[in-house]
Amino acid sequence: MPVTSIRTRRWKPVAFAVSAVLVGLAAPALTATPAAATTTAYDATYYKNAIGKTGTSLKSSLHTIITPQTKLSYSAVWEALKVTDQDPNNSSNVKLLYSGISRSKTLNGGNTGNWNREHVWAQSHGDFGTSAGPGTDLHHLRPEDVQVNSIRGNKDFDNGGSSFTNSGGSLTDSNSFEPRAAVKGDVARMILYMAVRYEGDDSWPDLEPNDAVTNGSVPLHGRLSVLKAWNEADPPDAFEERRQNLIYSNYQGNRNPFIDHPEWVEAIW
Ligand SMILES: [Ca+2]
Ligand SMILES: [Ca+2]
Ligand SMILES: [Ca+2]
Repeated sequence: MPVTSIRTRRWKPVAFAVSAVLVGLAAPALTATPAAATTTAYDATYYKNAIGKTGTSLKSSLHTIITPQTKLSYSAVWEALKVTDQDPNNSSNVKLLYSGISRSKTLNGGNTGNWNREHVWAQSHGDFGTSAGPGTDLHHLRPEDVQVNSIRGNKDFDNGGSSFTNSGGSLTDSNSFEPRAAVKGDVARMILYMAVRYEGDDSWPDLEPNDAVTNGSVPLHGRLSVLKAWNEADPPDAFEERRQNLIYSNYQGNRNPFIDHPEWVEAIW
């Protein structure tokens, strides 16, 4: 009797171990989701206090993590964008966000044919201006053709609309703007970074996403349901990750959590 008892005890852990391995092998197929859970080199360090959390707890933890940052002047943003948004195929040029055009770095300015500093979270949604803060935060600033920037204006993001000059596949209608497919996810992750970074506990408004396209000057940006779909349709690529790493290492010292963990969008919203 005692011998049998010991043998049973010995075998139980082995059986559990085999079972765990089988479950581990089967899991990816069973839990296939659009934005699969990812692991990054920063999980054990930068994101240590956020790992394992969801919902408001995750958002709050990420806010604490990404808030410490070096703030740039608006004039310093020109030079930074020449580095972060360099065309991978031509080091003399920047790649324009919505139009996809490759344009000389030296053509920055405010005239027709120039590129300027597009605030993806429209500046007027919270009226934060261009002093060091959300108005100069590289995580949502991108080079864009002056006229395309003007066409986007302060519109919320949504699907639908018509093409326009230099649209590059982006569309617009009377109340919203749809970026070209290759940057839809970038736009979503930039907007949601802003929502987590700016929570109204400093001198800036609490920026939040909502599902409207008529936000005007309130510190809200839409449409959340569409941004969530775009995050899944256009996962981070090498350009977006390079940009993130340059902002982290060379300029601001903080990261956009949704580029490292796209699945955190669904975990929070
Ligand atoms: Ca619309
Ligand atoms: Ca993209
Ligand atoms: Ca917020």
